[in-house]
Amino acid sequence: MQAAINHLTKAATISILGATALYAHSAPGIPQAPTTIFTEDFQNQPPATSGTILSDYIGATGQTYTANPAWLTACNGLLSSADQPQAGADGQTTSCGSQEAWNVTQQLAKTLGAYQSSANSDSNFAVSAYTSADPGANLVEFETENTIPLSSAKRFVAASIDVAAANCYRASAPLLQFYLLDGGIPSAAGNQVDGCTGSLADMPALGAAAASTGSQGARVGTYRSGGVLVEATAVGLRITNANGSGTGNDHAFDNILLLDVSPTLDKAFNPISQNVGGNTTLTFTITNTSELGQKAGWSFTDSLPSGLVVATPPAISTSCADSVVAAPAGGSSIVVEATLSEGMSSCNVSVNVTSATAGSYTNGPDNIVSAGLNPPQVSVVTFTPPVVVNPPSPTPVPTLEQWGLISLGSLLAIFGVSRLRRRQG
Ligand SMILES: [Ca+2]
Ligand SMILES: [Ca+2]
Repeated sequence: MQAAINHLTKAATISILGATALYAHSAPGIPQAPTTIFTEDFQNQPPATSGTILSDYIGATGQTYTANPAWLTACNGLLSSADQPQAGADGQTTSCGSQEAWNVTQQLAKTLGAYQSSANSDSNFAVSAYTSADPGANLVEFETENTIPLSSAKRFVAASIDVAAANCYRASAPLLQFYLLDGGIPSAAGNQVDGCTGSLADMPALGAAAASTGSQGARVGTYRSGGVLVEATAVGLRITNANGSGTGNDHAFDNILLLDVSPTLDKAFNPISQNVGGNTTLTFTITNTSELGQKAGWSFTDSLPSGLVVATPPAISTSCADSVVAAPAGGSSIVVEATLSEGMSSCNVSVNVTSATAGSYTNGPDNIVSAGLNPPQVSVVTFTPPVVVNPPSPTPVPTLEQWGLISLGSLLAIFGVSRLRRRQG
């Protein structure tokens, strides 16, 4: 199943960038920000550096990039910025076929800079993809040459890119497709990105390029894929372009991100104390990351601590999409595979469990084997022996000793009375 591509607002993008530490555990159901695991803004070179091509650029982490040769020629693959010489004498005007085309790539780089931050938009580098010739369809426009490490195997990863496109009002759009490289195997991430669906932005005149304003302005936006479950411990990124035409398809890209968007698993017992033989409901909460992208196919097995078993009936309940829950009555494990749909903050799976033996049962991360989920915190349930109800206390009966004292008293009383009668007689 493919995750949907979302066109994000700038504010949403900034919230994604405000990532916190991995496994930041909050209350179940409260989404945490994704973790940025890779970022490339093409700024790892001095301002106004001129004539650099994508395949020669080295990122701040040492990352390098490749592309099909068609995307490294004909006004493609140039690291463009508005503060470079407008004449494009370092090969850009030759590559683009005209100074005007080179200057439009500079306008687009500036537009992307202004889109992310109003400061220093002239010095923003972006990668040109202005297609002064037909590149051919579905070729690689951008690809990482080195894999990016993940915190572990089986993580959900999403990709994000900023695209600015010119001439959308009169010519064809760039049609980008993300692929995550999982053990070198490309796995499509989200649907096709139409680079002409962003917001309109005015482009002031620059060199030989006229101003483009209003409905004829650039289209600029951030495009993010849903999460893809990556099996390997490292991941690569490939971006292809389905539009093989050079008529239109006039764009530049910047700010490529990879995000760890793995949901978090929590579990809780209710009640946390129960009589032996009674039921408690074990609820699993799967909480999405705050971009709320689709996460399909996560799974976990909870191996219950010894003495704790699935109740009869199990009373299985789930709000997750595409849920498959295996929790047979009397069984000692609960197996779940399901999906968080696009826009879903969290979902729940609950199963009744019981115990025939008094004691406290700890069910924590060590009981869980999962794919695509941050592990849960520890939860504890206590089963207590049945309460013994004592019979009501009877009215006290005098003991034999007490009877003896009573008899002695009676004798003394009789004796005393007879002595008194003798004195009086
Ligand atoms: Ca940049
Ligand atoms: Ca073109």
